[in-house]
Amino acid sequence: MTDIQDLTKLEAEFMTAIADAVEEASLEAVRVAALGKKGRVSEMMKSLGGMSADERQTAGPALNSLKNRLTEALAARKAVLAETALEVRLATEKVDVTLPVRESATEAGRIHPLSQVLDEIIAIFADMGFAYEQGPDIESDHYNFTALNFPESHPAREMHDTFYFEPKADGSRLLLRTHTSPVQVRTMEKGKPPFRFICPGRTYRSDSDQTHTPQFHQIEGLVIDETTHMGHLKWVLEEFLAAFFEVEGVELRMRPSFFPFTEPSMEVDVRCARLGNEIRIGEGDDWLEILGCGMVHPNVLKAVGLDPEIYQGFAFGIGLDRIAMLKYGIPDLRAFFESDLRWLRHYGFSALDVPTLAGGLSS
Ligand code: 2NL
Repeated sequence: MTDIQDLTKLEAEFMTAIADAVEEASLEAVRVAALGKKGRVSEMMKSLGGMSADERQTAGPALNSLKNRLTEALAARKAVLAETALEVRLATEKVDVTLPVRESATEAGRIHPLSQVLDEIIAIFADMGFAYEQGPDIESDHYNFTALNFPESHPAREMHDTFYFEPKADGSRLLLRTHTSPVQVRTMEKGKPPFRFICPGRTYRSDSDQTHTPQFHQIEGLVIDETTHMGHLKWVLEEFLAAFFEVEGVELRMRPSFFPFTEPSMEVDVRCARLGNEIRIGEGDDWLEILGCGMVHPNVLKAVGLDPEIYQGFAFGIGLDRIAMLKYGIPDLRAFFESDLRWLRHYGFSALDVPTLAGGLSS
């Protein structure tokens, strides 16, 4: 019944079908038609039982080897198809990294101007080798005042309109830090000179009007080494202000001032031009007060265990909110803290626009 010629013809038929299959599904259909439960080869194998012993002796091995060859051919073709499918995907599914970002991705949220300005400042100082230090918002009297050379019951303490917590059993009171200087004290205590770092962060004073909010932001910087002097201070400030305001250079004016933690102490003005509401930094005939600074007071060095006969250095403090307003023309300080999304959409920055000195601070 099954002669060898029939088998040869059948094999040729299936082999052609296997070679012609261009996708896994059609190859699978060929497999089912040949070797599936009701496939042609399977049906023929079932019929072996009804054959004479002689017939079975030739048909059995012939069918078996046909089955093996088909199985092998199916597997080989399957591997080729899988390989081709992968190659097609690799060739067509290219990721074009130069495509513009989808609108929905850029508008997912905005970076608050204060965060933007903070990132800009960190990038500028990092370039000059300054580390970035942080500390707690809730402080002790020691770190906020005493270690910074504020005498006990001195009017300088009232200058700061401090928010105090309820007194503890021993009479001491925790407080919300009035400046970021305690971070500098803590950083000096736990490390060894030379020091070169900035510490930006939230600060608190009981003060509220057009230009003051009870919570605001400061950034302070500190450099301590054996020969650090006021020339270094002036250079660092000039570099910082020119980079921050994205101008070629700035001219500074230093006026004597007073802070308990520096001696001498100075207010720094930067040359500017006022054109109506606009302020241009680095040109013109006007001056704009921009920050306070000085040489670290010997008593502050002593308070953190440094010998003022060996070590000296400078410190400065800048109001982050104010310079953010200046740089980006934001008229009202209080808007920073109101979380008005319309305001944030107008004054905020793209999350994808990360400030770097190489890539541009606010491109
Ligand atoms: C300002 C003035 C200033 C400092 C902050 C400082 C910190 C230590 C020692 C000495 Cl640990 N000084 N900080 C120095 C001078 C001025 O801030 O007007 N800030 C808004």
